[in-house]
Amino acid sequence: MNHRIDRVASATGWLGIAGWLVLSAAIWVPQRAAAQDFSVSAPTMTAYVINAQNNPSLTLVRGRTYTFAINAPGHPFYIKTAQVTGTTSQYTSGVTNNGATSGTLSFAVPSNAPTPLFYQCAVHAVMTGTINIVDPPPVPVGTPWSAAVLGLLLSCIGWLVGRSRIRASIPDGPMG
Ligand SMILES: [Cu+2]
Repeated sequence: MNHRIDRVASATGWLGIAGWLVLSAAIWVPQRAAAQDFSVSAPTMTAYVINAQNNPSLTLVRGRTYTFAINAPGHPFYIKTAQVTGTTSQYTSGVTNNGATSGTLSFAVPSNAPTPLFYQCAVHAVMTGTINIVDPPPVPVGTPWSAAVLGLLLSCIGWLVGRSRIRASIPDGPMG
C-alpha cells in the first residue's frame, strides 16, 4: 500500500510543479519576450533611423521597459508629450537619459502613461515620430490560472499524502 501512495504522492507533487511551470510560461514569458529594444541613429538631419526605418511610429506597452540604444551625435533624442524642438514638453516618468545623443535611454512605461507620446530631436523639427502607448493584453482567464490552481491543489495533496506516509513509516518506539 505504501508504495502505491508513494507513487501517488510523487506524481501529484510533480503535477504541482508542472502546474506552476505552466503558469510561469503562460504569464511571464510573453510579457518579457514582448519587450523590445530600439536602435536609434541619425545619419542625416531629416529623420531618425530606428531599427532601420525612418521616423517610424512605435507602439509601447504600459508596464514594460524598453531600451533605446542611441548613436546620434548632435541630435538629442527626447521622449515628449508634444512635437516641439528644444527641451520643453519632456515626458519624464520612467525615462532615464532623456535627451541622450549616445548611450542608452530606457523607458519604463508607467501604467498611467498618456497616448500618444513622441520622440523628438531637440534641434531638428522633422526628426520626430509618434509613440503609441497601449495597455498590455489581458492575461487569458482560462488556461494559466486554472493550471495554477490545479497545480497548487495537486501539490498540496501530494504534500499531505507524502507527509502522512512518512508519519506512518515512523516506528512508535521500543514499547509500541
Ligand atoms: Cu536632429
